[in-house]
Amino acid sequence: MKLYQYHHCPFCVRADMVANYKQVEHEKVFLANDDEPTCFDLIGAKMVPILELDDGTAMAESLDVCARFDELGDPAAVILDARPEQEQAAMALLDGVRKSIRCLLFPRNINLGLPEFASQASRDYFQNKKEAIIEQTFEQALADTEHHKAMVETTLAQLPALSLPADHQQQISWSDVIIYPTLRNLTMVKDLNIPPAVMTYLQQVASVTNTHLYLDHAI
Ligand SMILES: N[C@@H](CCC(=O)N[C@@H](CS)C(=O)NCC(=O)O)C(=O)O
Repeated sequence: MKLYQYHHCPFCVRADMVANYKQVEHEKVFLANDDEPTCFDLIGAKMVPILELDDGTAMAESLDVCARFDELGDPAAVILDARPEQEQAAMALLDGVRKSIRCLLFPRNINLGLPEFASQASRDYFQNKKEAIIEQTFEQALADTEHHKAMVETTLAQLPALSLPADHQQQISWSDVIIYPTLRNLTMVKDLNIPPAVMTYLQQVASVTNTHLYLDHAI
């Protein structure tokens, strides 16, 4: 089976982390960001992640894909129940600085050497779409980096304590599937002050899900 995705896409990371953690054999396909036909052919919409099953059928929606991987994968790799209080508190805080997160991440996404942005056309496609969402140019967003970093850092400092895989026999929970991808993308931002407890969380979840942080090439 094939998992179509973008490296920078937090919804794709949900699917990717569950597939890896559950040891589901699959091929990872990194689509060009401006490749609309492949998505439309598979699911009738321009959206990833997409899981194409061996029978040729395809499915969308990251949490549905995760649930399918959970069924198909190693039963010994248990995903623990969600931790609603922790998850809701964390996601509400991050949602409160959504604009700053977007202004930090969107202009960086295209400059990290990721496979979905190999061509100039794919970078232009993304930039056009995302500048409309943040209602400013990437240049403007980057010029305000210090402001956006301060907003996000204040929020990161307020996050509730996040349960660690090390405290649960190296198991992840369904709340990690929601929380981790958003926090993971913040490692794209050079010198963003990520509290040590949050960094420990990121490193542990990255390790048990065989996913990658951006710390060594943050910009
Ligand atoms: N509800 C969907 C959302 C997926 C989604 O929004 N994916 C973004 C990428 S991060 C997308 O494909 N956007 C269209 C585009 O990039 O053109 C899910 O959970 O899978």
